[in-house]
Amino acid sequence: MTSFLTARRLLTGTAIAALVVTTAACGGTTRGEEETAADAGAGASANPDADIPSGLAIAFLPKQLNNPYFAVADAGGERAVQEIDGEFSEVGPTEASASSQVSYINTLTQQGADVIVTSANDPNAICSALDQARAGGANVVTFDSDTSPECRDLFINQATPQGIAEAQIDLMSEQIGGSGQVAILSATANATNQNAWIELMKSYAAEAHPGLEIVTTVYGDDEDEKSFQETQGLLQTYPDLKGIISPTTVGISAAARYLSGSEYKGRVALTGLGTPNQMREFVKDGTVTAFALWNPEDLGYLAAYAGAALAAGQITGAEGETFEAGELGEYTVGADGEVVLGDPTVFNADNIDDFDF
Ligand code: RAM
Repeated sequence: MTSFLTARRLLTGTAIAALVVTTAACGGTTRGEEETAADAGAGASANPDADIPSGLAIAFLPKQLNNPYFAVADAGGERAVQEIDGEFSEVGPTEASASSQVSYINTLTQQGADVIVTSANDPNAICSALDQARAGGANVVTFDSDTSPECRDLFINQATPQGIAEAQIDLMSEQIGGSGQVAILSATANATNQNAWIELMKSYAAEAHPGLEIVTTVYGDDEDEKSFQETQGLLQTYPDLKGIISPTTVGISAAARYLSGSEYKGRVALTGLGTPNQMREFVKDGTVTAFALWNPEDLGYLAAYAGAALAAGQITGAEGETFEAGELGEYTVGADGEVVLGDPTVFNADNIDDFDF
């Protein structure tokens, strides 16, 4: 297994596809020439006792590189890859646009990556590139933001989307006394994760906090400056706005910076998903009362172990399979190839200094 993986890394994309077909044929398959490694994996059975081979090439491809959230998540991945004696790499675009990840996936395919761990900017834009990667033998794990499920082997979800949505709406409702106009400042318009949370936030608000009126959603594209300007625009357009929910670490920190230097500080509430290190000063200066997030380091760490378990054949991505994720312990694959990290944490003035990420 290890030598096959090592050899594959030296081959070009075309040669990889040929080798995969040949290898599958040697294994006695009777399926046609169209078969890919991903197809082969789909019917394979898991061997939970298989060893993780050393030297696995595990590449992290975040939504974008210059985002502190992904710096922390990918560092968690790197730590896990070191623990299993693999080869870690991190590549990615500086802009979180729909197809900006495609060329990086193609390069990883040509290099013969064993595992690609990615957070998708769009549910479909990278699917054909990922199909080719899987045909070349790579295992594909999405984390943080999923593709359509058929484009990957596993999705490592940070928490249940319902839990993430409810936490943000409950926080906002509490901060504005249960009623008033609220706007959403999101990341990119196609982001799978933000869009899922926004839908659930709207339905949960209507059901559990009917006094909370969600007036609009704007997109800062996970760019600091654009998010800052969108915040300013919201406050001009909606003079009665009582709060902003930003379910993105880039958006919430830019919005906090705007509010803290404006007349709206302490008058317009802000919550959402942020990293404690980016939000600390705004909690201390009274701009923000409370916000939420999971531990991105753990998310990256878990995603790397999941990829290694797939590459080793410990799991195939089928519901009910279990694998060990180092110090995080055992995880179970759920429906649609999803693994959930855990519950989000709420940060406020009382606990924010206990966290450093
Ligand atoms: C941003 C990204 C990421 C999201 C976090 C909360 O960093 O949009 O996908 O999970 O915010």
